[in-house]
Amino acid sequence: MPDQHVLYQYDTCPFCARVRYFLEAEGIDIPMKDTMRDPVAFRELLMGGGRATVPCLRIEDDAGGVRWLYESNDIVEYLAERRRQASPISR
Ligand SMILES: N[C@@H](CCC(=O)N[C@@H](CS)C(=O)NCC(=O)O)C(=O)O
Repeated sequence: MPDQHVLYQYDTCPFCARVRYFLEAEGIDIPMKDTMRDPVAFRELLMGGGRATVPCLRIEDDAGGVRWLYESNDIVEYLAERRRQASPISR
């Protein structure tokens, strides 16, 4: 199974908006969790990633390893690189 992704974000965060804009422009469909409205998601991010900062992309590989990628620029670059490699960006 390919890597699985979840974007932790919230509506009024401009850095999150940038990532969401990129996803929309590229037609990439990734599930999102709103850390402002969903306290479970907030806790997942804090406990898993170590920081409450958004946006953060949770990446789970096919062996079950999990990586938490912070920084909007790095998230966009990661997804763009996957696109360049024609890797499927799966949910
Ligand atoms: N350099 C970061 C900035 C992210 C950032 O400042 N996010 C704010 C929301 S707009 C945040 O989560 N602040 C709360 C915190 O860091 O705990 C990026 O580009 O992703």
